[in-house]
Amino acid sequence: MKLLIVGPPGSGKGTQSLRMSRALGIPHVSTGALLRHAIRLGTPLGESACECVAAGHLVPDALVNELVRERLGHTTVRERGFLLDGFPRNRAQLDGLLSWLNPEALDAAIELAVPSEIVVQRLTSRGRTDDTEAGIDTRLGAYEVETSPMLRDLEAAGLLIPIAADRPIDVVTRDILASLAQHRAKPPTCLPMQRVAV
Ligand code: B4P
Repeated sequence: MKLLIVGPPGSGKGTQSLRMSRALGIPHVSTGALLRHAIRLGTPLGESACECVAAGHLVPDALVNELVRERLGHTTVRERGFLLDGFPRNRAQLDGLLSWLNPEALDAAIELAVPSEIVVQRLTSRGRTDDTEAGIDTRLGAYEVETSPMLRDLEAAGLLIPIAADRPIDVVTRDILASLAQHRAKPPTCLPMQRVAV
């Protein structure tokens, strides 16, 4: 299965991805986690991404696209599919993904919807180094400007499954798994071909 999970910062993408990955037996690929790991190790990618992540800006598309492309080539991902957490985050990243994959290959995109005030409450109590007040504002702005328009493409392609994620964690997980099973029972759809880079 090839799935995407999208949502504003603090919507629970990481939290729900771990549960879905276990329930569905597919590898979890989180761009946020890969970037934080690269930053901790001090790799060239980590050094380039560090300032953007700390400030809440999106890391440049070319860096993130390369990171995901490399990961999608791993044997377990090629054999078992993937749950992409936090990618794509804009149209350039979606175009990148569709240029490496057959567009029919994507099964669904889970959209976690949470009001901004709840996101702010959750992130300020989590306390990760990028969870500053200014950083959260910047990330919410980037979501509105860059990610929301991309969601319309996924919706038009019949791939988007909206989930109300301002409910208890177990309730959200159950809703995702049930909605996904329903979605997969429907006839397949595909993204508009003009999004496929050749
Ligand atoms: P991410 O790692 O994707 O982090 P996030 O959006 O802040 O959090 P997430 O939605 O996963 O929330 P979580 O489950 O942890 O991105 C971090 C940064 O990396 C970005 O700002 C950007 O700089 C960079 N980046 C990543 N991908 C990129 C890309 N594709 N392009 C460019 N840059 C990229 O949940 C948050 C908290 O809420 C937790 O404490 C959790 O316990 C709690 N919670 C979750 N669900 C809950 C629920 N239902 N009820 C109550 N609490 C809940």
